[in-house]
Amino acid sequence: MEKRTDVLLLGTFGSGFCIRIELALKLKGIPYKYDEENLTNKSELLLHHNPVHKKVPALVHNGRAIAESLVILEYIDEQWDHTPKLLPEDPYKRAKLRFWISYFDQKVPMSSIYNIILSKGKEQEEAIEGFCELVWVFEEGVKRDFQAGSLPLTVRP
Ligand SMILES: N[C@@H](CCC(=O)N[C@@H](CS)C(=O)NCC(=O)O)C(=O)O
Repeated sequence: MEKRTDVLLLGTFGSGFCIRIELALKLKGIPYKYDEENLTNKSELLLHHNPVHKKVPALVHNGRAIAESLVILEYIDEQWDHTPKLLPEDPYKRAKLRFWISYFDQKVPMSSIYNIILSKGKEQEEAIEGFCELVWVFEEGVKRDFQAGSLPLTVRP
């Protein structure tokens, strides 16, 4: 069992990129320490551990850092090779999953939510419509490819 201090997550509140790392660590039962970053005044620790992008999340395992949430997720799955596995064993299913992860990160960015919040009237209606369409494609695709039951969020009938 890892000591709690061996795994440190640098994150920030409400970030989907950071939440996915916390979910993975919790699903795998990996103890970790969490440091909340102030993105308007980034810590020396974050700049040191993610000098390229200077973003959260960054995961520091036994003093060595990994950045980029999807890279971190794969690292967690490989480093702690016990169930539950995050990625399917079957290469085709893995590829399909990576496709939908990539779709989600490219097509459903936080900026589309800000567009909804910050717009009004017709512009807002169009922003909501566009966002629902993207989420609907994602939801239907994941259901089709993984034959899962209904996902909790059903945007369209
Ligand atoms: N592609 C990155 C995106 C990470 C990201 O955008 N993090 C945001 C917080 S949600 C951040 O650190 N922003 C600070 C900045 O852009 O300076 C990942 O998947 O980890």
